[in-house]
Amino acid sequence: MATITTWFTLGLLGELLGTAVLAYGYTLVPEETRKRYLLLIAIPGIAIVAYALMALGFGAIQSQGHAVYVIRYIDWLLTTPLNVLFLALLAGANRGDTVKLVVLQALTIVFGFAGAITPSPVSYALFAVGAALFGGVLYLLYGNIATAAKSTLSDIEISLYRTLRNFVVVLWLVYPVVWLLGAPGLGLMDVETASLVVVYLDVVTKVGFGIIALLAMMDLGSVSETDEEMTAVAGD
Ligand code: RET
Repeated sequence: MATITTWFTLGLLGELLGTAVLAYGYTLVPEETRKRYLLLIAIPGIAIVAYALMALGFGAIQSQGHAVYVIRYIDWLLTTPLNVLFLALLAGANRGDTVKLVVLQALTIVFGFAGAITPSPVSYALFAVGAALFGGVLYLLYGNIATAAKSTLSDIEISLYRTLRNFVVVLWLVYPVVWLLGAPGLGLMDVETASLVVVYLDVVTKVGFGIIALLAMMDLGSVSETDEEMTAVAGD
């Protein structure tokens, strides 16, 4: 029978494969975007470590009568701020909004973890604070940061920003739902089912985000090369 260890092992394989593909992609993106591109490799790269540890049986604590995967929250604490940082850098957002975005996202995870290890009803209050902070992340991604994207980027880049942002919003909203339905909340979903859903989402959100960005950045590279060639021809 498939156990939680099976899901963690599948997660590990997904993150390994994704990281390998994204690492190869480093050679395909324009040189001036490579530094930023490293974030996209680090995101599933960190998850490799997290999943390897979880598949080996580390990182779970018993709290309030259920298992809490501490390593999973550490993974999210490190990687989700990197995801939003990538969006802010892509948008050319100012430093103040970028810092706000990253800090709000990190605090969302901290409060979700605090809620998972606290008895109800305080757990729900902590969850609510986490959800409100995440509301702040969404507010910035649709507000100031989207405005920055519109004022600094080309049409193709704006559409990449929008695609990645919508991808994040739609998929990430499933996490608080799993928290609420799972053991820390209402207990309607057992720990194994919740793990399966989270492993699947973790791979799709981390690797999918990277691949969407990689493909768009490759396109941008070839567009600017064509531009340069055209300028060169025009200059002849
Ligand atoms: C918690 C509970 C508190 C309220 C909210 C949450 C949101 C978590 C999110 C997690 C995203 C994780 C990703 C992992 C990729 O591997 C902490 C569950 C809003 C958005 C993208």
